[in-house]
Amino acid sequence: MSEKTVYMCFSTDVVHSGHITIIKKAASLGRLMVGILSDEAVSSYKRFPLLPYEERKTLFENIAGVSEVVCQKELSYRENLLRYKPDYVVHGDDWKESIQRPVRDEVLDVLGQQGGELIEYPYSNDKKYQALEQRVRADLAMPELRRGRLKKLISMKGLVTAIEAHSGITGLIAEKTMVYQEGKTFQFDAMWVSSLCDSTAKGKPDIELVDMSSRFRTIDDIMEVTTKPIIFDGDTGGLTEHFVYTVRTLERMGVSMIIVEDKTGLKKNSLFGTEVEQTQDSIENFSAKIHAGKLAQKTDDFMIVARVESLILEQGMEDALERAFAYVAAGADGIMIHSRKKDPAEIFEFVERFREKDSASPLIVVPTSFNAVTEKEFKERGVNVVIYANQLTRSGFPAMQKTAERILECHRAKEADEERCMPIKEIITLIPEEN
Ligand code: SPV
Ligand code: MG
Repeated sequence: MSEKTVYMCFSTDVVHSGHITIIKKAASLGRLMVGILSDEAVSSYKRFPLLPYEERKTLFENIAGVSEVVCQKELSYRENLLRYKPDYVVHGDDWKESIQRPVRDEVLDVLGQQGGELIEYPYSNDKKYQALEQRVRADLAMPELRRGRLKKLISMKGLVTAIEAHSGITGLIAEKTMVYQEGKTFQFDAMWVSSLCDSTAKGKPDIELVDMSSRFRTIDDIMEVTTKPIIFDGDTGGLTEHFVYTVRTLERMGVSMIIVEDKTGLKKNSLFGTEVEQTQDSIENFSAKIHAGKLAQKTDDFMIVARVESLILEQGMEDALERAFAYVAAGADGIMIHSRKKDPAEIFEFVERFREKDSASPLIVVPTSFNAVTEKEFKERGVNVVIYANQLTRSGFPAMQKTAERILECHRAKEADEERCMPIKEIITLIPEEN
């Protein structure tokens, strides 16, 4: 009788005795092949891996009972099950009740077609292991580990996504929201601390009125409960003499990137375009600001991105490109190109022409107006960061407004409660006991 084959998949970067126990059990069933989840899959399903794929692979290759280690590119087992046709798949029984439920269903389906069997062992929920994972997450939240992660994610994934956060709770939504689709999980990679949304949350206009101390306080609130990297909307950056201090503070806090726009004087929100008076800075001044910022930063991790406002201010494509290349020459780590047109044509043209001369510098877009373009299309065209800059604010506050109206209309809260409100129990579970 030929030996049975067994397949398991691991995403972990911290091996503990719980893993060893299940590996021993699996190996007693036959020849054990272990699939190691790719870095991209781990970071979209769980958190950024502490150890890269190659190191996690080596780790498992050296565990007794493991005969072979292969790559599992996605959370879905389908590809590897079809390729290696194991007799058994072994897993802890915890995945019945998690985001992995559809993955399990698919495993059962594929194994059913191939005559394989799923064997589940009770999941070891030992407090020690939970504490270990909490410790890892706490480490990921620390400035030294958080700051450099955005750069790593950009180089690992090619395109990263960020969503706006303006408070601890919106930070938690950005941190934890995850969906499962076609064998993959999706999460936002980073958070955008928008000047518009930070100001709006404080009931103030987006005109650099909310001062830096207050903006830093918002970052702190978000950082206290999250681990994902932060991109800070630095508005104009203010005076160069002030900007250098902002850079140092953000860097020290563990922020990964500041984006500063090439406007001067009283800044207004870009989505007003030319309907309000806005002045673009000169290339020389703005380049000097970027250069001074780069000299001020202390680590290689931190990124200063120049935001070109030429299309917003209707100065034309040539001006946008000229500025972008000048800012990169002055030291900018990337370019954000903004537009308020629904049609993405001018953004696409900019990206194409920029990429003809510069294939490396990260390009960032904020598709508030040109919202029909998918992340896939942006990636194919050479964009590296897509920022969803205000959608939580634009959906959250109108919901509150409607609830307030409903209470006024009914002269009691019953209707609003039943129609619109999350149960108190559920809202409490949004906040983890231990972050
Ligand atoms: C913000 O979110 O504050 C931005 C992007 O700067 S935009 O509002 O489109 O100018
Ligand atoms: Mg802004």
